[in-house]
Amino acid sequence: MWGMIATWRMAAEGITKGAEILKKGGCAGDAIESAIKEVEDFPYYKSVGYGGLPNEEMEVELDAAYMDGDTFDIGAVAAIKDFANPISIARSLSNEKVNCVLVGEGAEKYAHKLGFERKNMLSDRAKAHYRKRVKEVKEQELKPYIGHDTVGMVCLDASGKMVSGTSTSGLFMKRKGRVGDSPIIGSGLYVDSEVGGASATGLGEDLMKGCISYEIVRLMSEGVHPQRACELAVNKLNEKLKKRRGEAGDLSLVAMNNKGEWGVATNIEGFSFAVVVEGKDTEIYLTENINGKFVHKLATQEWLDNYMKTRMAPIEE
Ligand code: SD4
Repeated sequence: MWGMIATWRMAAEGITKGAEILKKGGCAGDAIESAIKEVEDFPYYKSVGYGGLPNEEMEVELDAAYMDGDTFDIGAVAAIKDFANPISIARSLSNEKVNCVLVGEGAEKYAHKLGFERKNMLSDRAKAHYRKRVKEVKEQELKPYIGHDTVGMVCLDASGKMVSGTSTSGLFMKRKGRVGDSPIIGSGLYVDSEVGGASATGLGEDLMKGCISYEIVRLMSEGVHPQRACELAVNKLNEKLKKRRGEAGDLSLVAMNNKGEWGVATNIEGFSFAVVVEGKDTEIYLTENINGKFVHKLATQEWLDNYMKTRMAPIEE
C-alpha cells in the first residue's frame, strides 16, 4: 500500500504528481519533495513558495521541514529568503547529522553553497495583497492575518517508508524573523515509519503549544486509528487553549498510518484536504466538525471551480 495526504485543496496537483512516483515504486522522499515543489512553484497559492505573502517589512520569509520516518533524519529552514524551493533545501539538510535546522542568512548560505535555485519570491500579486492589507488594517481594524494555507504532507511508499514535509510563507504580515510551527519537528510535522505521520496547518503559535503532530503519532502508536487520533488531539488542544487562554487559534491536522489509513480534524469551518491512496485517484474533501466529530465530504465541482476562480481573481486595491 502507498498513499499521500496533504493539507488544503492546493496540494491536489502536487500529490497527484507524487502518486505517479509512488505508483512506479519510487521512494516517499522523492514523492513528497516533488509534490511540495509543485505547490511552491504555483504563483497563485499565497502562503507557500513563490507568490507567498510577505512579512510586515514586505519580504517573503519561508519556513519548510522534512522528516524521514525510517531514520528520524530531520531537516528544516526558517525565515529563508530568495530561494525557489525551501522543501528541497530542508530535505538536503536532513542528510546532515548536525546543523540540520538553519535559519535566515545561515540557511541562505547553505542553499547557495549547494547550488539551490535563487529566486525573488515576492510576486507582484503578493505586493498588491500587501498594499491592500495595509490599507484594510488601517481602515477596519482588521487583524493583519486572516486565512491560512500552509502545505503539510505525509507520504507512505510501497516499501513501507514514510516521510513528512511542510512548506509555508507563514502568517501574512508576520514580524520579521518570526518562525511558525511548520519547521518545528513535532509541531508542524512528525513521522515514524513504524506507526504513521501527521502534519499541521493553522496558527503556529497555538499548534506548537500542543506539539500536536507528535501527539497524533503517539496516539497512533497506541493503536488508535488516524481519524480518532486527529480528533482526540485537536479537540483536546482546542479545549485546553480555550479554557486557559480564552481562545484557540486555527488548528487543522492531517495524518496517515503505515497501512495507508488516514484521518483529519480541525477546529475551523471549511478546511479542505487532498488524499491519494493506491487503487484510487486523488480526492479533495472538505471537513465539517459536528460536535467534535468530523465528517469528510468530497468537494463539489462548484466548490472546486470557485476555489480556483477566487485564487486567480484580480486584486482590487
Ligand atoms: C504558521 N502554521 O506559520 C503556519 C501558517 C499556516 O496555513 O498554517 N498557514 O504559523
